[in-house]
Amino acid sequence: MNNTCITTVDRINAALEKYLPDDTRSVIWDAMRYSIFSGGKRLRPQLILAACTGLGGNIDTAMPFACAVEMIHTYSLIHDDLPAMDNDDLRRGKATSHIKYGEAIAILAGDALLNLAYEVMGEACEKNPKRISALRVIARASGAYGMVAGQAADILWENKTIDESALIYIHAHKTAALIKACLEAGGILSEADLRQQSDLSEIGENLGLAFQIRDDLLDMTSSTEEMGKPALSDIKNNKATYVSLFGLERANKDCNALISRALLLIEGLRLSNTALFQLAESLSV
Ligand code: GRG
Repeated sequence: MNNTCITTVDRINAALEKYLPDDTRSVIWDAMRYSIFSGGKRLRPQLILAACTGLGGNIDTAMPFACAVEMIHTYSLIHDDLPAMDNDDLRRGKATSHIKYGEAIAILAGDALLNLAYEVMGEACEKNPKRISALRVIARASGAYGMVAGQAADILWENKTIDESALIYIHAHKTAALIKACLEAGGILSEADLRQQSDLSEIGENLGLAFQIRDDLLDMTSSTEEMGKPALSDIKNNKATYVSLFGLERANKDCNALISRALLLIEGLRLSNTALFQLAESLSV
């Protein structure tokens, strides 16, 4: 008997292999694979799958959207690391895309991942047009209403004295929007009712904001080796963070309060498995 335990992350990686096969057609595909398979935690795809399957949906229905979100997330990391943005040379413990391939190829690899994400979701929607709402939610959260707006605000506020509302705007858009969209897309793909959708949105918002506070905390308290990316990068880039604005103690407290609220809502959903609860719990500090 084969006792190998196939985890959800293994299944996500296998599906990503299908969309980005190792037949190295060109340097662009090589660069796309380099970043996609560089050891990310796969948090966002796991959230889509957990929300969808917990509400009775099929994992195979959600998988293309889970992979697409990881492609969008990876493109955003490649571009975020570029000299024009954070100018980082280490990501996921490896040289960043522009260090390995040069700036032009890194930009194009990010562009190509973004486009592949929409091709993959489009193909899934051709099979069942009801899924188009999941695509729309992800698209809105990734672009100028969400992550791109947050990234722009983050850059524009560099070297300035930021206030609480601007910081929350940046966190809600740059980081939380895509995480929230994962929960919402999982709900849509499981054909959740309106009440469940509203709870999923609130869970996503809470987890997304908690995730960014946790990232700010890790940037201050963990080593480069532990994180696989440069420590104290926010200080280097003169970026205000939740920790610089409110201090370590309040950052810890607020992060855990957001997670507790999410956990309460998850319990209320009476999901058929514990995946979402466990993922949310794993984000506490
Ligand atoms: C370039 C449009 C554009 C957006 C960039 C994602 C992002 C927006 C910036 C990254 C900067 C940053 C550190 C944001 C904090 C939250 C975050 C996205 C952390 C990285 O996500 P993880 O920890 O990464 O899930 P892995 O490597 O595990 O996938």
